Amino acid sequence: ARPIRLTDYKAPDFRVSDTKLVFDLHPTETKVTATLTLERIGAAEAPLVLLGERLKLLGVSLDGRALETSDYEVTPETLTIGDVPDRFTLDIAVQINPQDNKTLEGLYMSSGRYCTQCEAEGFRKIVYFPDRPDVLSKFTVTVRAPKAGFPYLLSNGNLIDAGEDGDAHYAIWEDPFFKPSYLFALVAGELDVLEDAFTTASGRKVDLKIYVDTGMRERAAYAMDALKRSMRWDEEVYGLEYDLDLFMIVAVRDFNFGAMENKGLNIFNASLLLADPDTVTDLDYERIESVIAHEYFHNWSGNRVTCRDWFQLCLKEGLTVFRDQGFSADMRGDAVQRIKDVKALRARQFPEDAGPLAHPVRPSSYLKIDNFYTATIYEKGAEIVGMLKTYVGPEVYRKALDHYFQTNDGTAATLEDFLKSFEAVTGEDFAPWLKWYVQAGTPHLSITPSYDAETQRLTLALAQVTHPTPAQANKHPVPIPVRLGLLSEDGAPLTFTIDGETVSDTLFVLREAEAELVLEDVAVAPVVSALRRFSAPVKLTLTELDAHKFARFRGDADPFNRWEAAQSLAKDLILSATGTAAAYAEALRATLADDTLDDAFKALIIGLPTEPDLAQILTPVDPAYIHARRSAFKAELSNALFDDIEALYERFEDERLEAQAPFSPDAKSAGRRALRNALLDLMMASHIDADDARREKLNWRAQYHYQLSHNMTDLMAGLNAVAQLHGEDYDGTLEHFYDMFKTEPLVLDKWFAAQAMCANPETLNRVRRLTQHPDFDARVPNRWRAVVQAFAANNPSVFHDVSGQGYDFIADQILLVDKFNPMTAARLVEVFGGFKRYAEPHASLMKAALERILATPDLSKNVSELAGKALA
Ligand code: HT7
Ligand code: ZN
Repeated sequence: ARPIRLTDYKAPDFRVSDTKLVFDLHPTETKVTATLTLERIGAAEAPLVLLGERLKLLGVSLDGRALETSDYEVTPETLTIGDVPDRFTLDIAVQINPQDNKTLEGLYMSSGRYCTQCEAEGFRKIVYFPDRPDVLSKFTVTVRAPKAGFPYLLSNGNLIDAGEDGDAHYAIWEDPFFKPSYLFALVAGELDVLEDAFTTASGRKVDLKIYVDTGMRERAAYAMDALKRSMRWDEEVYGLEYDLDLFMIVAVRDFNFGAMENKGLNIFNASLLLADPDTVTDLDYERIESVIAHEYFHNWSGNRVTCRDWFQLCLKEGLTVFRDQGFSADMRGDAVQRIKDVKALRARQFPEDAGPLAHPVRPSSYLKIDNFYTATIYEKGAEIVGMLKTYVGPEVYRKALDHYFQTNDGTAATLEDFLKSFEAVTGEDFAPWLKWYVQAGTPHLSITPSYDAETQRLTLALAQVTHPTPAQANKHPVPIPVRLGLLSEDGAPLTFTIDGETVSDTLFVLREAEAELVLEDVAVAPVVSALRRFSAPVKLTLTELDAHKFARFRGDADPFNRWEAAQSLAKDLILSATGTAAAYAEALRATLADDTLDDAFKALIIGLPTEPDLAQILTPVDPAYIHARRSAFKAELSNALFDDIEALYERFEDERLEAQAPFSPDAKSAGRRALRNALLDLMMASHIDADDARREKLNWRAQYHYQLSHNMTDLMAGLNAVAQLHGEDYDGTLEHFYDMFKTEPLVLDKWFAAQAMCANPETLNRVRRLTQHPDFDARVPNRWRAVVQAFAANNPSVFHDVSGQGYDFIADQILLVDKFNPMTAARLVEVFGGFKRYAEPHASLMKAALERILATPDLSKNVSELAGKALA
């Protein structure tokens, strides 16, 4: 297959000013008629080329005249009409089969309902169209279906007419905003609706409707609340108001992704919308809040200003992630949010950037754009916006964003347009920042301090290097904003002088490969706290003593760096084989006793670096060694702190049992639960080499925690504690859980995932058995991901079993799902991505699994693109 290249971009030859669609819905024979008003804007002789896939063409008319088959050419991907006037109307009729569409792209059926997913290139599975983001059109949509079974007929915009026609009925929707086809949506079926309203800052009333499965209306209340908070936040923080009179969200069971920002009609994976204390955890609440915000914020960053082409995907995704992170930080606390965002970036984006699938935030070519909805586009894209904001400061950032939205409203823009807005408001050249978008790989930043006590001067030597990545051998320096401060060895903040000003914190931008920064009036030999709040997405090597890391762990004024120091120490101690937990335990004890810190922060600092975190720094990667060392270190820490953590846990337990207050998902209450559950988890780690009395105690604690839970957060923590012990109670507890929730698909997903993630060698057989379970269905992405993805991505010690059986199992699953849902199958290929970094026999076994995948006949473009790159 021929790759699509950014350098081949050509503006469209035709504008589609108006698009009228009529859907006659039928499970296997849906008829779609499109009436397009077209106008030539390109070369005079250019033919009209429309894109379409898996469509049965019923007829085409040009200005009312039915065309002969000799007037046009149809290929599996296009419909071309050679000879067309400069302005004309085209009527196209096609037939499609939503029931058979298991790709979950285009129009498909989920739980007896019709729904659509058009981003990125799904609209072409609905009707022939210039399905590209720079063709913006005004859509009017008629949806017709039988009244029985399909009471709700929804599409984008405002409902302008509805009526009955015998056993059928119809609804006509008009979207007054020009939009690309990827933002089109349609939903039809039986639904429950939760209604509310929002009055915008300028006083307009917007009706809010969230549609869910019948009987689930109450579970949409949290999403509704999050939606209203998002709408208010976007007004207050970005000055952006909602623009239609109606905003709808529909939750569906079968979905390839988290959610989709279709204009006025967002479609959500039900797992990211439905919430109540008995069925979802605090982490789910948090995620729902942020995804609701993310999709809503797209109304401006994505819909009002869209992307010229899919290479600019991060223009909308990076910016919108940055916006949703800002919202979550305001809702839940900046430090905790920043730590979580950086953890996510390091867990997924750093390995991507360091392996064969590395690509720039603005890639230069692709086979399937679906493969580029990656952590790099989303998370690194968000980091770039964050660096720009750090660099220009919050006020100028707001001015630049105002400028961006005002000057690009209603258009399909590029990353250059985004940077132009920063140039417009600062008068500065932002071209150097474009390198962050076009250059793959994580920059390595090194900082070497040297202190001269006599002159009280601290000199910092800074250097950056980015290693070669596939197809990009030579790298250039990028602008790296480095926020830094100083503290004394006993943890007190130290002031210093820079540019004639005395400060306790400064921002330095490293623009070249190397630079020197001099800080004056530094009273004592300092501890350097660099890259505060993680001011740039780089890998930092700071030359410092362990004592300095401990000083930062105990008292860095920047909470991010406090957590970072703890993580860095833990990584060193775990991997050094001889490292002991004693000093670390003391610092953690002091942190847990610090009343100025909030519970959510303490919960985070208790969490040790994960096995994949450790795999990033050990070469070659030896998964069994990492697992053994981490478990041993955690056990040592647990033993060293056991009495303290048990006492603290008990205090919280008493408090919990006494509390009469109903469950609240607010950040403070969630932080309390997170801390108590983190303490439980740490206590459980002492089961390694425990004597009978300790083992019995742990069993009892785990069971007690599980059985006395009054919400899903605690119940899952109890179940995971039982799983960690993997004793006789494990199967019985799983059975109990299953019996309680067998009619709740979203909770059953948790039950499947908890088993798949249990770090016990027996899990591999269990996971195989789970794929034979009557409730398992590989065609339902949520269920498949709960078992297969959870296992491959979150159970490293078992996935990387030295037998290679974990690899075989995952390769089989990729091939199985690729037959009907290539987009979902391809996402799993990344678990083999870094195989070259692994020790033998892992590297060879992973390679063999990739080769087997690639050699399979009829592989989709999606899987073959990623498997091919992973092997290269
Ligand atoms: N913009 C949305 C992306 C999306 C998607 C992409 C490919 C295939 C299916 C998809 N569903 C949704 C989601 C977002 O980032 O907001
Ligand atoms: Zn998005």
